[in-house]
Amino acid sequence: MGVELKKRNGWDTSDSLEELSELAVTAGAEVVGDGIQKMVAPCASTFIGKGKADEFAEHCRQADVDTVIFDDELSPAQSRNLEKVFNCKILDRTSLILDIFAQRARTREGKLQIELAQLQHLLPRLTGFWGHLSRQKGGIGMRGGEGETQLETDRRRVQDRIARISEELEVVRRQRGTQRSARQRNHWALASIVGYTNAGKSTLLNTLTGADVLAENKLFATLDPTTRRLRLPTNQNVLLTDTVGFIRKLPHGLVEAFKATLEEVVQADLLLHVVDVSHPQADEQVQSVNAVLKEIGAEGKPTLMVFNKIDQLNGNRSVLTRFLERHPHGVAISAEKGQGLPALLAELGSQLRPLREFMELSVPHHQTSVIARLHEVGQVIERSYEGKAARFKARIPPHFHDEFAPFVVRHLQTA
Ligand SMILES: Nc1nc2c(ncn2[C@@H]2O[C@H](COP(=O)(O)OP(=O)(O)OP(=O)(O)O)[C@@H](O)[C@H]2O)c(=O)[nH]1
Ligand SMILES: [Mg+2]
Repeated sequence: MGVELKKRNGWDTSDSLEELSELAVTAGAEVVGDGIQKMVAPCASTFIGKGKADEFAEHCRQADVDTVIFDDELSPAQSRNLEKVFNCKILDRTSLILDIFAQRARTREGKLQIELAQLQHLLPRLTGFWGHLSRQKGGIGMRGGEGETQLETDRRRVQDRIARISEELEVVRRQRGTQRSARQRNHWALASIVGYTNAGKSTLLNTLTGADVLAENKLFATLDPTTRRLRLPTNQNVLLTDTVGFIRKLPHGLVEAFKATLEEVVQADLLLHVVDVSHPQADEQVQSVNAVLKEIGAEGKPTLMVFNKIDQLNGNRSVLTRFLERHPHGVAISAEKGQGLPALLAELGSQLRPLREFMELSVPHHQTSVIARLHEVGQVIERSYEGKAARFKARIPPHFHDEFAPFVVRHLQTA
């Protein structure tokens, strides 16, 4: 069920409802129908108007519906009142997304984060509501053994649990921080793949690095971040991270809960923003992703726009042309068919280049380990082997400058 508010801009209510259907199917539901009410402002007690609610409830009874999902976040009171009217389970977009996340979480951190978000979402809905839910077993919105046993407990115990999870998360996060600083000691550039859910982020990571992250035509296939090393044709190493996708109206609590996972994005030197250009709402999806980036504090980071799924455009390339006009450094690819990847790698190299300095070095021939090291960490552009020493023009990441300082002849202009 969606509501079309007068002042609402951006996506159509019907587009949003279509996405809600996809979310419901992803969560394991079968969608039998939908409904929209046009109104000036949502109703405080039942969200949609009481008359409309009765009318929809009658439809639902006839279709033997067991769950009604609202496309907007409902207040605890609205949920309770709607349950009385519909006499079945009422979910909102937030609890549906939380449910999908609960199904998908694999790592300890992921599970803790989602449980935290679920408990925080349920806390204000405790009174009465939980007693009702506990009578129903299974189904969407009921995932997670922990969640179910919690249904019987009181607010106090939920709060204790929230505190415990927060502490545990703190420990897991510290470990992540240690891992990250270990990686940074390698001084490789960090790039994060971001984008709307189902845009093809995991497929891109797999194609570029031979990783085997699950990629499928479902929303939120990926929850936990995966990092792989990518060696560019320029010899530069990049650590590429694939992480959870974004969606419009992403529950704020979930963004909060996933802040640690999204740290990868905040820390990155460069973002690869993957866009499914074959999607009819590609424009709105880009805006939603930018809104979430802003929320997590990753606004204004150097970003490479990656326009994916060009194999699905079927000759209708005007959308792509428009995107490329707006983003002249953007690249068009098909992650699945492997189209456009050389251009993507080249653009990656050139966007990361400012991170390295161009210099001329002279290394005595017998210092073979220095020469080997130079080829390992640097990008050698030119070499000549005259006299007693080999001469190189190379790009070297700043943190290796000390190591090569004894051999530097002069610094060159960066290209
Ligand atoms: N036709 C076509 N399909 C693609 C392309 N890239 C990805 N896909 C498909 O799009 C679907 C989603 O791909 P994923 O890589 O799982 O997308 P994701 O962005 O990681 O999605 P989430 O992890 O769910 O946020 C899969 O069915 C892929 O096979 C492409 O270039 N062309
Ligand atoms: Mg993915």
